Amino acid sequence: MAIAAFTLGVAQAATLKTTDFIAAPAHFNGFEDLPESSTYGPAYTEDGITVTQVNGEANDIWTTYTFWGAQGDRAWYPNGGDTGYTAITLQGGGQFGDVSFLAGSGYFADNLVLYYELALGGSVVQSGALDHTRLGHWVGFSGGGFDEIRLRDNSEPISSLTGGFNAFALDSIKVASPVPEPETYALMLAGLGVMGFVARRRRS
Ligand SMILES: [Ca+2]
Ligand SMILES: [Ca+2]
Repeated sequence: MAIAAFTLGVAQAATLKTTDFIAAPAHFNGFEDLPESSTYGPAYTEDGITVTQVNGEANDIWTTYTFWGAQGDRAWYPNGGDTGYTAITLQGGGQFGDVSFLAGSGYFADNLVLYYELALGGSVVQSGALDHTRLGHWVGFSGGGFDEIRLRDNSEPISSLTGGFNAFALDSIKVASPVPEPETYALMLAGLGVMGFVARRRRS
């Protein structure tokens, strides 16, 4: 029954993933169309997925920082680190469904921490931290309920930034099964209404 799929207004937490769990992404940003430059930024969009460096050094992205295990010739890394964070959004501002990405770091150290925040309409709906390594590893979130992913590593959470250093590196963002837009729900509701009207007419 289609009506069972409606969860509008119901808060649901996304589930943290640490494996490459999206086999057939609907959208993929591998940064491969970036120019070979260390002064790119602050934002880049590929296949509908936008990445922005926020509150850091806006035009200081090292696009060829790939020795950490990134895929292809290009990736996303604040050249020499910065004090901000990386935001991932969908072009046009829709909500995410399942999303995953390859995470790394510019720090030559073990026992790093990756901090994340999931936001909806600019408000944080979920946040946390996980074990992080310099070499690339998969991180993702399933279940939706957010339209922005904020990421930084090492020294302090995003919500309490005081200028601590961040060296989070990013590549290969996969997005699957986006949540329908509000307009889509409205259309579906209108369609159900028409079906109900027709059913009543047939009964009478
Ligand atoms: Ca790449
Ligand atoms: Ca820098």
